[in-house]
Amino acid sequence: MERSLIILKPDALQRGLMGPILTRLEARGLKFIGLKLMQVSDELARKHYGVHEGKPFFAGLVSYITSAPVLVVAIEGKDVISIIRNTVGATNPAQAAPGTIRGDFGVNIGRNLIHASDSPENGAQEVSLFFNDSELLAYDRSIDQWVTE
Ligand code: IDP
Ligand code: MG
Repeated sequence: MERSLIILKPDALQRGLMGPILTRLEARGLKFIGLKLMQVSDELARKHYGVHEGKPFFAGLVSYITSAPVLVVAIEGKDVISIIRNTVGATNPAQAAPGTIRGDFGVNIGRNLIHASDSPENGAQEVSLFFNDSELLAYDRSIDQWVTE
C-alpha cells in the first residue's frame, strides 16, 4: 500500500477546476482517504518544498502555493505513486502529454495546477505533513472488487 499527497494548487481553485481534476482521479478508481481546503502557511510551504530550496524558482513557488487556498487530498492504494504521476503529466504543462491533467488544463510551468508525491517514501511523509491521523479515514468500498483483481 502506498500513499500519495495531492495538492490542487491555488490556480486550480481560482480557475474552478477542482471538480474536473478530482473527477479524473476518482474515475481512475483511486481511493481518497482524506480531503480538505486549507491555506498553506509560509512555514509549511518551505517544509513541503524544502528539496527545492536554493533553486531559482523557489521564492516564486512558495509565493504561488501560499497565494490562495488549496485543496489537499490523501490517496491510498497499490502503486498509487506512479499511477497518479502518470495521470498528472510532466512538470511543465507546455510539454505534458494530452490526456494528462497538466497537458489538458495548463500551459505554464509556474501554474501547473497540481502536486503529486514522487515516491512512496515522500508520499507517506507528505501525507503526514498535511494531515493528522484523525483526518485520514479507513473504510471499504464495495466497488473495489471491480477496480482491482
Ligand atoms: P513536480 O511537481 O512535477 O514533482 P518538481 O520538479 O518537484 O515538479 O517541482 C516542484 C514544483 O516547482 C513544480 O510543480 C512547479 O510548480 C515548480 N517548478 C518547478 N520547476 C519550475 C520552473 O522552472 N519554473 C517555475 N516553477 C517551477
Ligand atoms: Mg516534485
